[in-house]
Amino acid sequence: MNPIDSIAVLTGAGISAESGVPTFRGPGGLWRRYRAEDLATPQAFRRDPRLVWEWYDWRRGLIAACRPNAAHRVLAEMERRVEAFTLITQNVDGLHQRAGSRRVVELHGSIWRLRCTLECGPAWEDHRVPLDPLPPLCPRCGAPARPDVVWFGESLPEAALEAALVAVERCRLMLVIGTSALVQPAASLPLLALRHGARVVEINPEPTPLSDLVDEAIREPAAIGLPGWWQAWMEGER
Ligand code: BJW
Ligand code: ZN
Repeated sequence: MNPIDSIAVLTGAGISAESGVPTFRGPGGLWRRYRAEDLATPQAFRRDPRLVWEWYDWRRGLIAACRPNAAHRVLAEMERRVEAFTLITQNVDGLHQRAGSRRVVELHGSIWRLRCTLECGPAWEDHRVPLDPLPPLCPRCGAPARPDVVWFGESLPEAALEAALVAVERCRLMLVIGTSALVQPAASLPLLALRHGARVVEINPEPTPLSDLVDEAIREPAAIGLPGWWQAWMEGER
């Protein structure tokens, strides 16, 4: 196997920006209009589950109206072409899957899955837009359901984090696309790759805390920078 055929990718909200999905930080970001503490913590959900669900229901509608962009599509193609390839995402929007990616390591869960607040069984998919009632109820026990996403102060799903760590430690090349690299533990994955000797390439129109540490920072939007990088990489491979 060509050693460079071992690629790990970490994506964040910026990869879906050109699809029309709002990011969290930066101009137009969700945290400019809403306080994270009021909406994306277990405390907020306990205090006012309906308010939190209204926010998620609104975002589900917004995302449902968006389409994957060229960057999502390139990653789906990379999965088909590159021998050892792992796509790790912090996004909950499901756009990677809609672009054709089969194996996606979802570090922060999915906005399209719900789970029982009483944890009576596994999470389930629910793509209805809008949801009704709010909060939606667990089909097994009738308790309120919650979005199967990771809020601040909650642990990441163990299997996903483990899969991400293994892929990052093994990869020869890591692409970091559209993340502010502020939220832990995801933000540490590129540092781990560097420590293990991988080449790390960042694609982001803005500088991040990673920019000075990586081997290459491509300051372009993902839907331009990633197809450009992929084409050059394929030409180099031939
Ligand atoms: C473009 C673009 C274009 C724009 N193309 N790019 C260690 C140190 C300090 C704190 C902590 C720590 N360990 C844990 C913490 C606490 C906390 C944390 O990290 N806080 C920091 C903010 C300080 N972490 C946690 O609580 C995590 N849990 C955990 O660690 O458990 C163990 C533990 C518990 C308690 C104490 C200690 C340990 C859980 C984090 C869960 C994050 N959840 C959210 C919400 C998910 C559900 C939902 O969507 O509603 O996940 S918050 C939000 O941020 C979301 C994202 O996945 C995540 C990351 O954001 P992302 O993707 O980077 O987006 P943005 O908006 O920040 O950036 C967009 C970027 O795109 C920008 O750079 C733009 O320039 C760029 N861009 N257009 C390419 N066209
Ligand atoms: Zn239940």
